[in-house]
Amino acid sequence: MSLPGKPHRASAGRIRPADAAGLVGKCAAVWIGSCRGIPEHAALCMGEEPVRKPPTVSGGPPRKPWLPRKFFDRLEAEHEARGTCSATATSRPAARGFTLVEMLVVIAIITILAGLVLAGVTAARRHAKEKAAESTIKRIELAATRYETDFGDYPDSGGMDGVAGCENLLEALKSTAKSGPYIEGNEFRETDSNRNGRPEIADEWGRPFRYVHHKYYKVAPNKRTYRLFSVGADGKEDTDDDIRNWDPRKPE
Ligand SMILES: [Ca+2]
Ligand SMILES: [Ca+2]
Repeated sequence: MSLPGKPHRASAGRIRPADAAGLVGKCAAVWIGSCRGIPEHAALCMGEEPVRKPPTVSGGPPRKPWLPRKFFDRLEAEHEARGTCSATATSRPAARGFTLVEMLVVIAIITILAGLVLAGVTAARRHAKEKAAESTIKRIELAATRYETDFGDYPDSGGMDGVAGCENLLEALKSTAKSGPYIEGNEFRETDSNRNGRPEIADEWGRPFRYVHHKYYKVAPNKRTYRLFSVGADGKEDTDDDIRNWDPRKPE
């Protein structure tokens, strides 16, 4: 391709990478913004930057790296490929398509990022539910304490079955004896009465809280207490995600 304007000085020698970067930047600015045609474009790219002689170290060869002439050959070939620059400011070079490998890399990155975001959201939701379950346990404890103040002991769970215990607990806290009821009618979400026809207080996962009076397990003498817990996200008892009203690492 023969370009009008100033002579193609770069073809006479080599140019430093820093100068070349400046030229490419100018080319892009002219092309995308105020491009008025190949001649001006080419002149700016090819002719207006000084081509400096390589600095030399005394007694040694010219410093490297220097950009070879083929850089300008390539730049010129790109101009050819872009075609004629129109007079409008919206002219732009034809976009190069993505290769399959680039697309796959982008998809893989997006997939990984989406996975990280999803994991973060899931963990945050779980944490929020655990905090809510802790809060529910505290409110049940307050009601149970009021019951204990009236009756001298906590509601009897009837055995070690925590679900049946929770049925008994809910019934006792709804009792109208003495200063009851000890909870408001809709204060706690209840499970469906799918066992014994008697509902339990539901945890944040919709499962019954477990309640066991201390007389069914060993505690320190003269200590009145109870175990109240949610089985947590995994739905299984005695696992790390259980939310309890006691610390299993300490004696009860
Ligand atoms: Ca039931
Ligand atoms: Ca669990």
